[in-house]
Amino acid sequence: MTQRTLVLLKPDTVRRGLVGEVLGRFEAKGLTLVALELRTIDGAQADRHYAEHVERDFYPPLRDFVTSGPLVALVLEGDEAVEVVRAINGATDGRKAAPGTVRGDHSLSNRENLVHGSDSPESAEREIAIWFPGL
Ligand code: RTP
Ligand code: MG
Repeated sequence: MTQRTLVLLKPDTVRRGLVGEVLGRFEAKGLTLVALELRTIDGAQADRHYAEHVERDFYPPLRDFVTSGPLVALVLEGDEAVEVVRAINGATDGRKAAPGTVRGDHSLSNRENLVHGSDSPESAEREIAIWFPGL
């Protein structure tokens, strides 16, 4: 089924000059770019995006990280886009992510793991409304 999903190329991707490398994987897969913007977010936007994590121990450093510099927010569309993007991204912890995935190839961290992808169609709808209201 055709779905949309919200993807973030987190500040480490921009800092390390990996935007083209990561975005190219989604394009090569056949996903359609629906929206894209370079943006530096504040803590309030981070809290909205990570509402499910704000009470967790790992959240304060995660909040500092995602607000540390520009990131690229995008919406991708395609058949089973939510699951397809998460497979391309790989496991959360870059040290454990399989080679061939974005995180497995380029991250050695459980926090600075380059990408975000919505974890369900419902999350995607919520997150797209936060990042691209009106889309
Ligand atoms: P994402 O939401 O970014 O696509 O990643 P995910 O679903 O694979 O991971 P999730 O559990 O939703 O965690 C969100 C982000 O928080 C950071 N994190 N740090 N124990 C830790 O230090 C820890 N655990 C998670 C990562 O940046 C993760 O992507
Ligand atoms: Mg998540």
